[in-house]
Amino acid sequence: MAQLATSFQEYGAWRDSLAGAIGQLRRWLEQSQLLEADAARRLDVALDRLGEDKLVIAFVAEFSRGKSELINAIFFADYGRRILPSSAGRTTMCPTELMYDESLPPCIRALPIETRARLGTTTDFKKASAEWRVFPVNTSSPDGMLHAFRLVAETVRVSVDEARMYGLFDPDDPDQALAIDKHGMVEISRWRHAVINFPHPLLKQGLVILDTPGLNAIGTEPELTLSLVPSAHAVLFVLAADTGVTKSDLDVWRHIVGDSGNAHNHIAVLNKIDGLWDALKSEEEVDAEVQRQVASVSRTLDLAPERVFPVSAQKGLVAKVTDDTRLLQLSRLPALEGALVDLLVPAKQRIVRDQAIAVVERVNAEVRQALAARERNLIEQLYELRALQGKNQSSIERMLIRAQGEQREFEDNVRKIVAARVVLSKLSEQAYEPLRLESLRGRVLEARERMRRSRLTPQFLSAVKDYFAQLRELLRASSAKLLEIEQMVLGVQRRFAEDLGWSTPPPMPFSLDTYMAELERAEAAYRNHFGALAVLTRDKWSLIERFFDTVVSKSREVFAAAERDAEAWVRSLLPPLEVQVREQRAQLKKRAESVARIRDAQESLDERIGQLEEALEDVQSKLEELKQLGGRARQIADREPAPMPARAANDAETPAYLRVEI
Ligand SMILES: Nc1nc2c(ncn2[C@@H]2O[C@H](COP(=O)(O)OP(=O)(O)OP(=O)(O)O)[C@@H](O)[C@H]2O)c(=O)[nH]1
Ligand SMILES: [Mg+2]
Repeated sequence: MAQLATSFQEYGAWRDSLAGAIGQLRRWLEQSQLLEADAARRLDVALDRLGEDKLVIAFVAEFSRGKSELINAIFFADYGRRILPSSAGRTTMCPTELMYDESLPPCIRALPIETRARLGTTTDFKKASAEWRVFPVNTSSPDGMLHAFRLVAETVRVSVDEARMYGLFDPDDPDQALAIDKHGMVEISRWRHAVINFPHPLLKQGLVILDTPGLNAIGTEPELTLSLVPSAHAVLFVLAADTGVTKSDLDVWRHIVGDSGNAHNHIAVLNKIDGLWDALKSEEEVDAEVQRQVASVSRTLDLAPERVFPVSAQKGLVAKVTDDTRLLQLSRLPALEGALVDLLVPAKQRIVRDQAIAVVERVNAEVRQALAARERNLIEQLYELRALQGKNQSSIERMLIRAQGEQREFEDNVRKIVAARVVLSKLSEQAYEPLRLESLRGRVLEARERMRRSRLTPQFLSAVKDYFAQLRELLRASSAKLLEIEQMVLGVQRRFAEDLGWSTPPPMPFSLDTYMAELERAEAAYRNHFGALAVLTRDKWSLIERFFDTVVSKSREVFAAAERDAEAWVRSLLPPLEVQVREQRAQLKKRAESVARIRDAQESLDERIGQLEEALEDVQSKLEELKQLGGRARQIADREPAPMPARAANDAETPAYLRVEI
């Protein structure tokens, strides 16, 4: 873990210093009265995102391949024992998230399995804290932790009917029929989902580990397929060298991992290679056998051989606990840990960096434009006033008339921008409408009703198919309106450029494509699970209905996020222009007033010129400070994640606004 720990800590330090630089920019803008409400909101969102940044690693496999053992070996060997229960046969019974949320004490929150009989996915239930049972965890004692973590392996015996009600028993599955005991009962997990909250150093850095139960009953927890696994930053698919790739391994790979859409973050782990160790064989022979298995896994999964890591989780754990370097090498765990670092950190850093820098640069550009407009105005005024020096009263009078004329004329532009705002708010309402939860609700009710009324499988299946088609249509309708909005804003900007020579940063690129892709992924997962089936039993129908619940919950999430992002984008469109208009209007007013004062001899020309020169200097130094603050944020963002040299920025020569506050 040393390598992982260092790398995560460095990443955490990098993220904190980036947040520090953005916070500094925000404070400076506020103190300098240059922070518009919308820009403040965008910077706050960027800062929140950095604060909540998480790195998720999901472990997925058939049961007993060694997922939990691998987690113990990679992350928890320091406790000197197994922390997560790992044993032969089915052990982990419910999806388990390990994370740290400092607002909560160390605890395990567990969602009872009975909630499966009700409408709503785990994500829905996450919002209802009353449904969860909370168990404290004593982190100071490894025994106490071990005891607490046994919860994820707890089971209960229920009647077949009850198991069917939870969608956990399929009478058509011959394997499941074998599991019925002589009292007609079956064993199921006691919990539906568990979240373990404890202050492990890596979890504190924002790491989230997702351990899953072996899933040979495909589709029992569709949320894993649709949400939890696809959103992980790395997915470790675990196989065992003693079993090779079995049919059920392949099912899991196709259905859980395959649906997650992006293969670039997948790693296959060929565990239990210690089973191939053989005192009667030479090291080379054993190595050749391992390589053969790696090549075979790579072929079967269609994954590059560099992505397949042969390890022994168990020996790796023992080696770490007993401090046996030779055994650790043999377990090959360090190579897998190195790959995790390479896979996780740089890719994640790139995304975080790009998002943060996009916001900073945008806000910077907008403020720069406003300051540049102010600078331009001041220079013009200075030029005019200097030209008046030594001139008579009538020249001053003429100038006043001109200044007042320009001030009046400018009101046209004010009206234009007010009109643009009115049009924008009308168009944006039309763009949000299809994304609103009410629109979605209508489609959901319709699909549920059609499913309920269906008598034949094709009718039933087409209800789901049409649901997806309608959702795509809603996204398309909204996209078309957003495009119209973009054209409208570009038109207004063009007009201001032609009439006044103003340049305004064009709207940020925006599209709903990523949301469309998420819906398509959900649809592909649905097709993958059920599409090929022509005639379905009632039990399968209820499985699909359960799957549909997850689809609904997912679409709600997608639509809410799409609406939120569309709104944020629309909100950012006009302010850059509005700020400039406001600025220009204020300057023109000031100019006319000051010429009037000069005419009335309330103020001397020299005095006014002096004031303007001072204001110009102030604007120019603000432009310079802004450039430096923006440059600093970018410099930190581009830095390799390494700990910041302490207090480096606090030298005496460093300007105050660049000093890091400690
Ligand atoms: N020989 C050997 N056994 C291992 C290794 N890793 C795990 N095992 C054993 O395999 C069995 C299953 O391990 P678990 O960690 O419970 O597997 P899992 O994938 O979490 O299984 P479920 O929780 O049931 O889904 C246990 O008895 C482990 O001791 C390994 O590297 N070598
Ligand atoms: Mg397990």
